[in-house]
Amino acid sequence: MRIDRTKNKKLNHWVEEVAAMTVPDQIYWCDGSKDEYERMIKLMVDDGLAIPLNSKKLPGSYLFRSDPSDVARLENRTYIASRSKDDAGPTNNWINPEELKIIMKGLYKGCMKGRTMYVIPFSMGPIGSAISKIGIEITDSPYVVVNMHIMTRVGSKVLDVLGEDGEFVPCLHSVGKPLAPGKKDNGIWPCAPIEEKYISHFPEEHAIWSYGSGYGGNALLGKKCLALRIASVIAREEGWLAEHMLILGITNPKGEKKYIAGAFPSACGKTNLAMLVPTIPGWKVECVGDDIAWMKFGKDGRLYAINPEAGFFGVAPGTSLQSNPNAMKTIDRNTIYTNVAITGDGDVWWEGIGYKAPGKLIDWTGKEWEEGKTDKPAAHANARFTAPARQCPGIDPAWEDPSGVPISAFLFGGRRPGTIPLVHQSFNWNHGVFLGSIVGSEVTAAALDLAAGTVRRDPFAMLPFCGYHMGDYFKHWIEIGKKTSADKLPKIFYVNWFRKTADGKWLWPGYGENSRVLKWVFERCNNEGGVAETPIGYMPTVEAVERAGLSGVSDSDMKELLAVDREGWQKEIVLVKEHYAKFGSRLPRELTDELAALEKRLA
Ligand code: OXD
Ligand code: MN
Repeated sequence: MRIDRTKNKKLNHWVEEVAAMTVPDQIYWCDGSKDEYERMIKLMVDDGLAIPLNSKKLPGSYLFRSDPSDVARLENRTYIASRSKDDAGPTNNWINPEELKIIMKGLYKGCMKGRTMYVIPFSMGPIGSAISKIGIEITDSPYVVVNMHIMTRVGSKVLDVLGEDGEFVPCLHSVGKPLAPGKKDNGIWPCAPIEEKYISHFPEEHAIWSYGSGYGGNALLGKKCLALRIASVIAREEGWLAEHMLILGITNPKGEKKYIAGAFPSACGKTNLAMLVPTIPGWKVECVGDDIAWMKFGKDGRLYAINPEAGFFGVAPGTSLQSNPNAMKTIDRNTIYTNVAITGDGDVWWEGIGYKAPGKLIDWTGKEWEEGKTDKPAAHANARFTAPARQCPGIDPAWEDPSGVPISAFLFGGRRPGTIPLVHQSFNWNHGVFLGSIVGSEVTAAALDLAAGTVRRDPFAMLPFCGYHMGDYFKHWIEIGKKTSADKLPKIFYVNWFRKTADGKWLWPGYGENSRVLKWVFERCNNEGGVAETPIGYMPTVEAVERAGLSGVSDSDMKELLAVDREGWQKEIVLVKEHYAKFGSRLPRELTDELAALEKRLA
């Protein structure tokens, strides 16, 4: 098959090569148009894969139900296939790239028979921005096409920017389910058995091969695979940062605005924080992105961030008008729902939506479901919405600014019932890198293969997303701190909304009330705000966290939230030493120095 579709020879050649291997019935080049989106949706409605939702309540929205074996990112089927095992490091699965390619080529052989091969040119970040990157995803899944339309910028304009010899990240994807002649999916989510699923990254080639899963980050290859795993490799080569961070803009009552980026492990309320509605009067928070930040130094020596994505792929369960009103308003139209429950009148429902299930539902597996009649949830715990970012009522006016937004502060956080206080600030950059390196959280549903409830160390919230040795990644962060003067670097904070009392009650109300902590962070960026120097870092005095209008948090709760739990930290140090031991000689000296200094301060 000869492909002369673009001016880019490398792209034409790659498409030809993949078509010869996968043997699709036809090849279709995506143009990113609304018409194309609608045609794809119709195709899937006709094939029983997409269910149109109530057009009055949720105009332009559809429900998909995936296979029960294909409901989440699969960390144990995700590989970093660097040439040397050492370069992938102790936190990644590794296979020799040559061996992996032999296995995967065997699987790809003829895998698109009976299907259309879609070629999706997409830009991560505003098309043409100096921070953006181009990817081309080849997939046999129209579900992937429509999701990529929302999550990235797809279309012919991308090919114009690519030109004759522009660089792109090749992202190859197949659901791994060829169709016999004349057969269709007939409402059955196509995917391969678990042992045939591979989500593979070739860091030296900047290439991605995914096979067998049609779900989320395994299949929408712009997101975790390109924008984090491969981009983290490129960012290290080129001297910038590709991070698992939300970006928000916060404005004080005087109209002064700052941008904050924050890394939190999966299922710690990142989307809620990114779209927060402040409870303190006069303050405003606007959302630039809820999951990923790419940051480069501007001419003024500050770090500028873009959100490489164009949509939100958020977890539905737990999202309500109380927990995230902006998300609820974002997803009331033109939204793709996956694995939520559907009501009798074609509306969606999930656990934690804020009201009781209205009568009988059909659950995410397609079976009848009634409140109280079963222990099984109606929506899968990792059920998702895919919605355009521009629909968010709190979207920041600069969210698509090709130069990015200047970052004043980084937040790190996780779900930690004890030890870690509500907020503390690092003494300096390296101490902040130390804080990022020790992030940990209780795990929940986004990772299929881990028991819920255990705490896992998730440095910089990048454990499943760093495309190379985590010790080298820490070093990269240390090096970034040397590229500009200290006053231009973002200040670094560690927050913990998830403190509990000994009898298991929340100490802090969270959600919109987190604006009280953001206010202190904002003030610290101006070297203001009541502050105490403690062995673990700078902390607010009890009075420095605004509590006017906040009920249920007493002075003694506040003292507990802002205490330095010496015993807890001493235990933490033992655990951090175990965690650090994994990185061997690639752990930067600066971090062992920080650990030793902390130990000394706590003694
Ligand atoms: C996500 C994740 O889906 O971090 O964003 O798991
Ligand atoms: Mn994420």
